[in-house]
Order: sequence, then C-alpha cells, then structure tokens
Amino acid sequence: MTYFNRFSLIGLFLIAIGQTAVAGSVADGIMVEDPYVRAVPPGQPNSASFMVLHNKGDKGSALMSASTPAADVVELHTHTMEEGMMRMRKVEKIDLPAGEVVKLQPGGLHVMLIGLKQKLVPDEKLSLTLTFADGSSLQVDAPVRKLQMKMKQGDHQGHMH
Ligand SMILES: [Cu+2]
Repeated sequence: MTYFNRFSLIGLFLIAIGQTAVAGSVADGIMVEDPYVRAVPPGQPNSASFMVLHNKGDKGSALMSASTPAADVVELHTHTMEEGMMRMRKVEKIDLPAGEVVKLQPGGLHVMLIGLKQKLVPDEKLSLTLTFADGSSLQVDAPVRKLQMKMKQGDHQGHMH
C-alpha cells in the first residue's frame, strides 16, 4: 500500500466519524428531553431554547454548538450574577458528564437564538441541530412555548438575599 492510499484511508475514517448518528458516537448516547423554544412578541429579534440533555453514554462529552434555520446566529449561553444582576454570557461549550443530566432552563444554561428569521408561533416546531465534541450531531424538533413572564424582571433562581 502506498503512503497515498494510507492517507486516503485515514481521511475516510475521519469523515466517517464526523457523520451524524454513527454507532458509538456521542449523539447516540444523548437523550434530549422536553426541548422547547421561548415564544417572543413580534419584533423581538432574539429568543432562547431550553431542554434537558441526558448523557447515557459511558464517556463524558460536551455540546459544542447548535444551529437552526430559524435564526441567523445560535450561541450557547449561561447566566451569571454580576454586581447583583443576572447577565447572559456566551460559553464555549456545555459539558455533558457521562451518566449525568444537564438542564438548560430559564435563568441558567440556554441555546441563544439571535436574529430570528421567522415569527415564533406557539406550538409550531423549530428544528435545532446539536453538535457534540466528537463532531456527531442530533436534530431535535423544539415546539415554541409561551413562558410565564415571572422571569422578566430578574430571576429568582439565584436566591440572593
Ligand atoms: Cu442568552
């Protein structure tokens, strides 16, 4: 076998592990529960998606990125307390330890949808693609849901007294 052929084979192997839902990939072991997107009033350019990620695999991994045709930019965000104010902050990844459940929820980790390209109509579904640390990905359909507005003026999950 020539060097050229060996490199070609390695290349094919790398392409194969980059594909969606290859047996043994991180995506195979991730269960996505209750994904949804927050409904926003017309004219609001941004929204967020929440879900529960359960890594049923035996290897720790991370959610590295997400995308949807419904928004220009999708980022992974968290909330942190800064000077007594809840602020959103971009994170590089969301760690998914083996066997653990990670909740993306209002006031905490979320998938930020920036520059909405369509109206978010309650009960309609947005397609979200989640990409994990090994390059595997999962597609989920997240219904648009109206949230109670109790989050609006600061969020009480920080329990600052
Ligand atoms: Cu955000």
